[in-house]
Amino acid sequence: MANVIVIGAQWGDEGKGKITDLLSRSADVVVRSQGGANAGHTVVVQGQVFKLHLIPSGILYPETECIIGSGTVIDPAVLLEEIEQLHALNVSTNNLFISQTAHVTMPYHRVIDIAFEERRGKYKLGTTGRGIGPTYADKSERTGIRVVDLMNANDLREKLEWTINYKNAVLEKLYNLSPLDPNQVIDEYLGYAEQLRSYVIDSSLKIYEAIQQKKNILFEGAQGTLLDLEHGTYPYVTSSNPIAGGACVGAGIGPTVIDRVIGVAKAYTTRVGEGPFPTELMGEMGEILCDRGAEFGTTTGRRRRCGWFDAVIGRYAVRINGIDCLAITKLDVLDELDEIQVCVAYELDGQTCDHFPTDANQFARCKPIYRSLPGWKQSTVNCRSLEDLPKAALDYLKFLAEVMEVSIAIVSLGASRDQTIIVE
Ligand code: 2SA
Ligand code: MG
Repeated sequence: MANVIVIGAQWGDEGKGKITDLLSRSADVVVRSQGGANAGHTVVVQGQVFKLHLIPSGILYPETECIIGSGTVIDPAVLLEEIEQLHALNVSTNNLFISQTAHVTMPYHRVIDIAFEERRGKYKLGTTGRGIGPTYADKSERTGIRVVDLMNANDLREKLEWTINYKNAVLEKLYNLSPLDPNQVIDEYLGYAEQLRSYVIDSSLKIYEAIQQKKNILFEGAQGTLLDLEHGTYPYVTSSNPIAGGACVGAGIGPTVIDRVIGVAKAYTTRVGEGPFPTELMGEMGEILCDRGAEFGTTTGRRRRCGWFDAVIGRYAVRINGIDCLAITKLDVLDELDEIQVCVAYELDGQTCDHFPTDANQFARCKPIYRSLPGWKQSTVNCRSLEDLPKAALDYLKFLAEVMEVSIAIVSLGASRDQTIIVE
């Protein structure tokens, strides 16, 4: 197992939660290093559904230490609710740790996220409204509140009085919204601080100690490659770095520590929020994928846009993340189809383009060039090895591996842990 990064190779929702949960079996430590309450990782164990936003998917294994790392942004109310939900389902959180240098999402972040989206009008991004962009913006602007600030009441009071006064001016003058009461916010967050205090640690030090003890560490990505602030479909991205490199920054480790990068991709493509999506299916086929795949946001319940597999994006993800092997999820969603398309290149202004154009305007003009493959028209949900798969399904997987020049190590055929093929 060694030290592994799991990342999303598309626009998020690739099924990282399930894959991380599976790999957590052999992990001693699982680390989340970016993103916040915008993430939604669904794990199903014995019919029980766990929806996680901030807590690493490894939490379901009592022996696995789970760290919410420095590069994440933490909404304490969401985190405490998640902790409560786990307790209600008899899952202990004694193995949970929170970085003291992670930034904290405040009420003004959420309000501004939503107000700014409205103000953007036709330029809106379709954010989750969880305050993610504004929290990371304050981090960059160096006006953020970190977990460690929460833990010192006097410091927090002083910092927040100033910050909330400033944010109130923004809320009132820019958005015509009512101001926040600083004392109310301060008291609310001091309450959270007491409930979270016992979880707070120096996370990069804890991770370093685990490395020295030769423990197996799993770095669990949130969102996906195309939502990366630096390398995604900017400006239609999130405000963190979901790519493999982001795990090093967000966890506070050197790249030499990483042994393997596993990319997770759905057998088709989905995207939630605005932004270009060349293989998007607007008609009946899009509906079929959405219905069969139950493609609704884990966090916001938004309907996800659906389309065919885009191997151009897949190749880009392999390159940008240094992916060693792929996990292909939700193959079973394609079970009933007569014919399946895979985008192998784009047509861009009359030319063939076989790489992802980082110019957003160019990307928006890309038309997919498809290769058509036959469907298998039978259920795969009970397949447990490659030999169990219908030939056309195996050919589909082989084709994906070939066009992306990467091997496939895991195939997922349903939400449960056992609906999985591990390729030897
Ligand atoms: P934000 O809120 O600032 O991060 O939004 C910016 C863009 O990033 C997209 N985004 C996501 N896309 C897919 N899945 C995400 N997590 C949830 C899920 C989303 C949900 O698992 O389903 O429930 O709606 C996620 N988080 C952020 C977002 O749609 C914007 O395009
Ligand atoms: Mg998700």
